[in-house]
Formats: sequence, structure tokens, C-alpha cells
Amino acid sequence: MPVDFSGTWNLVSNDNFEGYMVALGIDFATRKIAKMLKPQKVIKQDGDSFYIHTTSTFRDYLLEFKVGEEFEEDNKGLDNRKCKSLVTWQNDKLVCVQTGEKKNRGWTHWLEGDDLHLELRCENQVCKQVFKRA
Ligand code: ECB
Repeated sequence: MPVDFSGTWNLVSNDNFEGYMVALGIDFATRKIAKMLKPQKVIKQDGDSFYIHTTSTFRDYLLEFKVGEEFEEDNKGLDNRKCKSLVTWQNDKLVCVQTGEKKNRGWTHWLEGDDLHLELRCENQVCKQVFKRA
């Protein structure tokens, strides 16, 4: 059975989100608000087609993509930079490379036990988030 990320997930830990936001150039006031948030992710997976909706009391972010198909991503409401994104499978991990102005930008999702893990990367910063099923 291939891995299935579908579900509703609540953030339970968020290591070095501050460093990741600084690397993205997010201003101080926005960072102060953003690091208080406990975002929820709703993931709908149909084979290699993904819908990932990250919601919070402050801002929402919707990403839809197919694994293996490069797409333009606008990061609207995040850092608002555009990039070219490509998501691929590396064994059971979902790996996104976001090519653009920022070096080494991307993320990786995987399941570990009953938890959803997300590593967010930008330049020399790594943010590690863990989610539990709602
Ligand atoms: C959308 C909830 C977070 C809102 C934070 C608001 C302002 C901070 C601005 C930029 C910080 C950069 C990213 C925020 C962290 C998480 C949002 C989604 C990260 C992401 O790309 O998740 C992927 C993988 O699940 C799908 O888009």
C-alpha cells in the first residue's frame, strides 16, 4: 500500500519556525503573530494528486499539485515570492524543491507512527513541524 497523507492534522510542535521566517525575510511584527499560531492541515491525496490546505486564525495557504509535474508557486500570504516547485517521492517521503530567489528552499513530508512530519527549509535554516490527527 502506498503512503496516504489524507486527513486533518493539527500542529503540535514547531521547532525553529523563527529561523525559517527570518531566512524568508518575514518582518518582526508578522513573525510575532505567526509563531503563536497552531495551524491545521487538511490534506486530500488521490494517488499522486495532492490538495494541502494550511489554515490558521491569521492566514491560510492552499497548495495543489501532482507529483512529478513542476508548477509555479506564488507563496501568497507567506513571503509572496514566486518560485518553481517540483514535488517528488523519495521512498515514502514527499519532497518539494522550490527553485527561485532563495537558495536551498523546499520541504519534506513524511509519516512517523500516527504523526505527520514536515521539514521546511530555506537557505541555512530548517524548521521542523509535527502534526497529530484532529
Ligand atoms: C498558513 C499558516 C501560517 C501563516 C503564517 C503567516 C505568516 C508568516 C509568513 C511566512 C512564513 C512561511 C511559511 C509559513 C509556514 C507554513 C505555511 C505552509 C508551509 C508549506 O509550504 O506547507 C506545504 C507543505 O505542507 C504546503 O504548502
